[in-house]
Amino acid sequence: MKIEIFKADITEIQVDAIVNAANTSLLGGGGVDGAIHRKGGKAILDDCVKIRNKQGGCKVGDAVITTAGNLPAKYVIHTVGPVWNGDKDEKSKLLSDCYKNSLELAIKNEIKTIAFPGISTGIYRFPKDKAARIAIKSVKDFYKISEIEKVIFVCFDKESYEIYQSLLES
Ligand code: AR6
Repeated sequence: MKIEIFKADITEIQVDAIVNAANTSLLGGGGVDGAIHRKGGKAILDDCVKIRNKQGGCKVGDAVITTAGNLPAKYVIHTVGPVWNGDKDEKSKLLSDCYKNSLELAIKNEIKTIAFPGISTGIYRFPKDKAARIAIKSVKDFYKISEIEKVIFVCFDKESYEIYQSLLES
C-alpha cells in the first residue's frame, strides 16, 4: 500500500472512492459534504435517501457507500466523524473507527485506491494534528491494508498538508 498526500479539492480526485465527512442524517451539509453533493449531483443524495430508509442514517464512526454521481471517482464512502469536545479517548476511538470502517467497506467493494479528507477537522473542530496522527495510524495498522493499493490523504489547507508531511516523514 502506497500513501500519498495531496493539497487539493477531494471532489476533483480520480480514485476508486473518495471519503465524505458526512453527518448522521446523510442528507448533506457544509464543508466537504456540501462540495461532494453539489458537484456529484442528485444521484448521491438519492442513494443516501435509500440507505436512510433502510437503516435510518449512519452512526458516528460508521460508513456507508454510494455512487459518486458526476464526480471523477467511482464511489463515495460517507463516514460520520465525532464532534470534538475534548473527551480525548472516546472521540479518538470514534475517529479511528471512521477510517477503519471506510477501509473495510472499500475492500468489500473491491476498491483499490481511496482518498480521505481530514474527517472531523472542520466544522466538528477535532484538532488537526491529533486527527492526522489518528488517520495515519488507523490506515497503517488496518489488518487488511495490503488489499488496498493507494491511500491519498487530501488536505484542503496548507497547515493540514504540512502536518501530514511532517508526520509521514518522521
Ligand atoms: N476537499 C477536501 N477537503 C475539504 C474540502 C474539499 N472540497 N472542503 C473542506 N475540506 P468538514 P467535519 C476539509 O467541516 O469537520 C458538514 O456540514 C476541511 O478543511 O467538511 O467532519 C457535514 O454535513 C477540513 O479539514 O467536516 C457535517 O455536519 C475537513 O475537510 C459536518 O460538516 C473536514 O471538514 C462534518 O464536519
